[in-house]
Amino acid sequence: MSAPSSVPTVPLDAAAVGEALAAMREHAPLVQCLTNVVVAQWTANVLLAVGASPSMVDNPEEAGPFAAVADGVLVNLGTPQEATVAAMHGAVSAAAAAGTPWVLDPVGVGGLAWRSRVVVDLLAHASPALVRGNPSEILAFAGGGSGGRGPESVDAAEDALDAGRALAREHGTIVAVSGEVDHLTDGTRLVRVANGHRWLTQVTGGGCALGALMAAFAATTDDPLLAATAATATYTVAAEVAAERAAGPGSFAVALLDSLATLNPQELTEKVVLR
Ligand code: ATP
Ligand code: TZP
Ligand code: MG
Ligand code: MG
Repeated sequence: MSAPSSVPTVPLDAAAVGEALAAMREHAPLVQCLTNVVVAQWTANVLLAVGASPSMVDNPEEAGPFAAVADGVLVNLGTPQEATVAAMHGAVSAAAAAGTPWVLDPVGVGGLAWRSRVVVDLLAHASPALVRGNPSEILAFAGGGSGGRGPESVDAAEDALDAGRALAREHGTIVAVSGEVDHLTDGTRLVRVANGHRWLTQVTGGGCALGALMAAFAATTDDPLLAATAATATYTVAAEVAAERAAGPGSFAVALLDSLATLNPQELTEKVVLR
């Protein structure tokens, strides 16, 4: 499905963020993840915990047909191989034909040449509904910066904001730049989400799973900026709750799955910090 017709466009405020979580859970969207081998299980667990339905269909034969029936698609370039890239082309092409939102996480783009060309080729099919990346990836995607240290950022989110705005305008998409404060923009509007916990940076897939959540919310929320905001808010508020119960990154990861499952829309509305 693209955004279900029963889901209204709502204004961007804390109450709308809570409503978007409720709508996402009500529809339990089927999210196809073409993601990297490091984070696949963590990503599936995050989606299941929050109430969405993951499916990692990432081979060239099945990815296109599956994208035609999925509700949202994640394309994450963390560990690309020839076959998964062929699958990504099939999935993006089918998602575009079906009007299904797809999310691009350009892991390592800029610093690594082949995957940077892959991103350009994927964008020739259609623009993603959302691009989610760390600051170095967004800077590199827009043609600047050093490209980061493999999948890790060496830049701050504020420093990638202009690049994010330019990318959003150029591709008609939402750009979400992660960091201590997440910066989300459609090229005109800017939302800052100031929740989160530093242990998210010490669990592999901390950012990659957020991209999958964005695909889930984009499937059930008409306004893609609200979808990106609600996904970020859900993940980072749940992280704050989890950190209160945890002793370090290991117990935090387990507690985060628990708090994603139990976070309710009202608590989300109360705890999200939008700037
Ligand atoms: P990297 O590729 O550098 O590992 P990433 O793609 O994993 O980055 P992050 O920037 O770590 O993405 O963002 C993932 C999540 O962690 C986001 O929701 C963000 O809000 C949160 N986050 C990142 N850094 C911090 C921090 N210092 N304090 C609190 N939350 C953070
Ligand atoms: N290597 C290639 S992809 C990947 C690693 C370690 C996972 C990166 O995850 P995240 O969410 O960007 O921290
Ligand atoms: Mg990370
Ligand atoms: Mg990342």
